[in-house]
Amino acid sequence: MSDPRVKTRPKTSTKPKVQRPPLWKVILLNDDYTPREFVVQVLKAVFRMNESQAYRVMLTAHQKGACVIAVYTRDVAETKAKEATELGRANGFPLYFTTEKE
Ligand code: NFA
Repeated sequence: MSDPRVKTRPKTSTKPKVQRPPLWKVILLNDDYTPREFVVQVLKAVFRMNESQAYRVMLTAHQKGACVIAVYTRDVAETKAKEATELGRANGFPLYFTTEKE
């Protein structure tokens, strides 16, 4: 097994390990006060959705209580959720976006 005449050499190549960053979901929560059209405008502005995508997401949250909007790296997800929530607050609405690790 460990024959002193057998020379071993250190491993010279390493496997490149490419790590994918974990993704975070941005979730839109329903409320009873924010106008549907305002929700659609925010989704279009912050999440770069077109009218029909934004309308579908708004309606899903309205009917089911919440809807996953998109996934991003943690920083981007948190920044967008904060920005979108702040747009609601600035206009007097309780609109709320949260994030969750995928
Ligand atoms: N439920 C709100 C309304 O009926 C619309 C809404 C949808 C609010 C999705 C927040 C999220 N005006």
